[in-house]
Amino acid sequence: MEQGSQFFSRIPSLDDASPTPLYMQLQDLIRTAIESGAFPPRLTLPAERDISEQLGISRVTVRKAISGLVEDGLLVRQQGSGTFVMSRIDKQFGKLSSFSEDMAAKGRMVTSKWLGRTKANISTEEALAFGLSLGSQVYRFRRVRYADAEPMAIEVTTIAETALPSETAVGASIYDALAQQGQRPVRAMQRLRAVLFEPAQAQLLGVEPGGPALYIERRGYNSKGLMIEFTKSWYRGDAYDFVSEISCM
Ligand code: 16G
Repeated sequence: MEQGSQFFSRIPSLDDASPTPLYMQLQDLIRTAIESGAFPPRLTLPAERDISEQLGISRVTVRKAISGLVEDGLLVRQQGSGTFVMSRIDKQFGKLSSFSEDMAAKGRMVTSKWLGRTKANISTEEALAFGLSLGSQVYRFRRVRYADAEPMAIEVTTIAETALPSETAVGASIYDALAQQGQRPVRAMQRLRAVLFEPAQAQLLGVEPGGPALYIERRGYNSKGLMIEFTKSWYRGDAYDFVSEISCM
């Protein structure tokens, strides 16, 4: 079924006579349709103009209804591609996988926007993390990671100088580039904490400043036990569930 007709077959009209404000009626109907599965993850909503014309309500009303659902994390507004139903991603927290592998496993297309790709002098924080002396050099990569066209995470990665021939050796995937050098991490330590997106980060991801983020630090070690990777990731808290299997010791 065409997406607009799927929307309007479920929400054909609103009730003018009801004491419930129109934006709230629209919100409730969309929410129920999402929660019942009638509007599946990634369904694109018709344009605000089309909803307003079809239902005979103002665009301000439509926008107000949609904004509330975006704030609740049920809908995602994407510049250029419209508004669609949020799909949450289960991420195995105990698995040493890469973003590219995680997304490929979900059938999503991975792209990244480069914010930086350099070789530089190690910072104090990196020197402490790697146990290297100040004056060493490292590779630094800063990226916004996308699943299909949807921005999912910001990642700032530092790689030990010994693990790569040059910064341009990294294309779509840092783990692929490391694997080619026989340096892919085989063990990692991770720390996760809940934080709020700073305004600049929120802008990069197209989310509200102060929205929920999962901050993850990963220290990755190669098969010889040397630390290769230090990555700080900010994953969208409204898009991810972290899943792990637990058992009795
Ligand atoms: C994941 C890793 C990150 C790693 C990146 C490599 C977590 C929390 N972080 O995002 O440490 O650097 O994948 O991805 O899983 P890539 O090979 O696609 O560049």
